[in-house]
This record gives sequence, structure tokens and C-alpha cells, in this order.
Amino acid sequence: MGSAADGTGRSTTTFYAHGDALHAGDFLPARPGKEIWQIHEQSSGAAATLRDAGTGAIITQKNNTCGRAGPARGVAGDIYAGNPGGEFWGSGTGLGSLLNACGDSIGRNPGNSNFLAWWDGDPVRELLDGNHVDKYGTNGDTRLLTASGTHSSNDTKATPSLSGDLFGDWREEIILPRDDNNALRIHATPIPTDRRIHTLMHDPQYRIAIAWQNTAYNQPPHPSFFLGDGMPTPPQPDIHLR
Ligand SMILES: [Ca+2]
Ligand SMILES: [Ca+2]
Ligand SMILES: [Ca+2]
Repeated sequence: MGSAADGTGRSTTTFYAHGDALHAGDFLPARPGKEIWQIHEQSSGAAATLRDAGTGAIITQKNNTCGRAGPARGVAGDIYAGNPGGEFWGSGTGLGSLLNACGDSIGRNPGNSNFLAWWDGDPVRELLDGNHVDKYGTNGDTRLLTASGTHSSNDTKATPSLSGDLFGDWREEIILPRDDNNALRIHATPIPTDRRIHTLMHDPQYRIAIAWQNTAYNQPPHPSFFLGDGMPTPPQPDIHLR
């Protein structure tokens, strides 16, 4: 494919047919550049691919096996400090477990495959599904928040009104409709952190991701840098105000 400088595409995934949930970010800090994890929701062939975000080159491909349906949704993020960098997973039995960048099984599948939120004090990300936040664990997820009196939208996709770093430090707020649909509630973490980095809305990719959350397939925002266990100091945001 041509270069992006003249507006032509860098790569295509049309040969994978269906495109479903897609996550773009620096999930593998030891590997140069950004990565894309995408669910293909096919009954045969590729179930999910992990690709170089710049070239489309396949890093790992998981195929459907034994005639099982592939995952209908999937997520990428650093949710488990026991594996370096990010993890990758999908709903249902299509992938079956938490995966590392090589596609190896490294633990139980998380309790959901919907959204993510940085909620507690460590930089490992938590799971957001419906009106609750859970911390992934090898023996089970731990509930950190139940936002009683609120609900998510879009059935099993469990979409919040918005999730993202809107106020305060780098942790993320969760906006949900009140059960009577006459008001929105904004939930913010009460948990302290000793980690100080710029608010995520200073990162241009993350800021755009707040828009993509509402204009494309609703998925959680990802910054342009690795935010997770063992992370280096992120780059100074290059923001200019006029
Ligand atoms: Ca990377
Ligand atoms: Ca990890
Ligand atoms: Ca955390």
C-alpha cells in the first residue's frame, strides 16, 4: 500500500472480512510503534489479529478452531502485571483465555470483554462493564465499584455514556445515566495514587479516542503511550495554546 502522506492507505484488512471491536495503542512497550488488536467475528479463518499499527503486519493471529464461533468482542490493555505489557482477550469461547502478544494462554478469561478504566492507584487498568468496575485476578475478578442506581446502554455491549479522564489526575471517570434517565452521574475514583503524570486529555490520541468512543464502535479510549505496569515516564505532551 502507499504511504499515508498522500492520503492513500497504509494497509488493509479486507481479507479478514468482518471488522469488529478494535483497539489501537502502545500495548507492547518493548516493541517499537503501536499495535492494533481486532476481533473479526467470523465462523472460519481469523478470529482475531494483533497487528503493527503502522504497517498492518501480523504479530499474532488467532484462528477459529473446531468450528467454534470466534469472539464477538475483544479488548486489549495491561490488566495483569504478571505478564509484561498488555494482554489481549475476547468474549465467549472463541479465544478462551487471556493471551499474551504471542497468542499464548496466560490465565483465565476476564469476566467481561467490554470497557476499561484506570480506577485504582496502580497503572494496571481495570475492567468496566455495565455499572461496575472490577480488577482482574488470576483466580477471579475483584469488584471495586458498583454504581448503584445507574445503568449502561446497548444491551450486552454495556456502553457507558462516556468513560475517560475528564477531571483530576490520570484515572478515568465513568458517566452513566441514572435509572430514571433524567440525569447523568459522573463516577470518579476515591482511591489515592502516588503516580503523577499529565492528565490523559493532554495526549492527542487519547483526546481523539474520547470522540471515537461516541462516533464509531464504542470502545474505551487508549493513549498513544504505554500506561501500565513498569511503564517509563511518558513523553511530555506537546500542547500549544493560542
Ligand atoms: Ca509497541
Ligand atoms: Ca500486563
Ligand atoms: Ca489500576
